[in-house]
Amino acid sequence: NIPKTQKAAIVESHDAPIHIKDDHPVRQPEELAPGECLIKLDCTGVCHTDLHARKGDWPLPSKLPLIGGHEGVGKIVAIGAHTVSSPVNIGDRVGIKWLADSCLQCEQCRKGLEQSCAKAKLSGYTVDGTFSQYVVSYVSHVTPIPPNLSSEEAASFLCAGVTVYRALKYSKTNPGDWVVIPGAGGGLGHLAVQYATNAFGLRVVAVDTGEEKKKLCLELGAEKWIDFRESKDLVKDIKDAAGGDGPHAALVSAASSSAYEQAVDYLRPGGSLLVVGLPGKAQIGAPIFWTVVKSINIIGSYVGNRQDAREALEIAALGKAKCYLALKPLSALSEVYEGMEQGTVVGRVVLSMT
Ligand code: 8ID
Ligand code: ZN
Repeated sequence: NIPKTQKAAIVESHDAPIHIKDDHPVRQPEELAPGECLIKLDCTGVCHTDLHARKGDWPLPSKLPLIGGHEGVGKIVAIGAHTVSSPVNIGDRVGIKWLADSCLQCEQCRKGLEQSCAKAKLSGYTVDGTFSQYVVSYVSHVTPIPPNLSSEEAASFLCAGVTVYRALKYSKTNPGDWVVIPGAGGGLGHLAVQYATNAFGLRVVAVDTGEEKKKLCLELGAEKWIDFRESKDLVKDIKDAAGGDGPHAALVSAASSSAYEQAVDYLRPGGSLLVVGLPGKAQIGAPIFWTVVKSINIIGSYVGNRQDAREALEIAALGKAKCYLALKPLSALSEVYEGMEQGTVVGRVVLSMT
């Protein structure tokens, strides 16, 4: 009993309003290629990346018309005929992440850097994503969801969670080190605060703006808070907050280039700048002299591979990271984007599809 049509939020062009359709076709089981699966979604998170896709402000073109969304959770209702050795079955509850599919054969895939596969398919960007009731995804890349997490709780770990988990995992920090998180009150940032404290044993300086984000970050385990709009000297404030010498790492999860500008100045020598937030066509603008003399590591970190996604979810299932979320209907998508643009979304918005 798979319906022929569904509700879906469609970006027809980068400046037209989002079109919520009731009669978008559902790909039927007999239309699935080998390796594809059809998933009936319970819910999906809204990531700032979806807003970049909606606006078309990245140097990488998206498909159009486009159904955005890449933090979906739902049940597999069909698998393409002639699929060989599927790791998942009909009835399994799985997640759809940004990396929908990759070739699994190239050097990047063999090394576990499948995010950078030249043939990668991106959910809600180069293939239709999860802002719909049904989505077609790929058996080799969907992520099994631990049974003790609800779909709503799990959704944002498929992008926000796995991304910050991986960035911290390769941050060259040790337990007890300080990490500063500009963007700490947003979707990625508030999960980064928790992974940093509860999984990696780091001490957190949270940087963002507004009372609500301050309260959330401190509740989630940040030791220090700095409001970037109120600080008169951000470099000094961040250094002071991190014991005087500055943090050992900066995980920049803000969607603004200004959040990167002073990182090399406030980082401790030997420190790591984790480049995560993706403002449009911006440059990092790090001073070469101090990058060299302070031996700064600049590390670009792009979502995570299949194993990172499982690890990020396992840690969430242990209760060590929880998504602070507001549940809304699909029809709220445009206003969610407006809030994100204005910086008023605290934590994450998750859209219910049921
Ligand atoms: O793989 C990746 N690297 C990856 C994965 C997923 C998302 C990268 N991203 C990118 C998104 O495309 C986006 O550019 O990370 C960025 C943040 O995504 P998000 O967490 O989903 O966005 P949000 O919920 O809007 O949170 C952003 C926060 O940044 C704060 C805002 O107040 C908000 O709370 N912020 C901004 I904008 N400028 C700031 C600044 N200068 C700042 N915080 C501190 N200093
Ligand atoms: Zn995302």
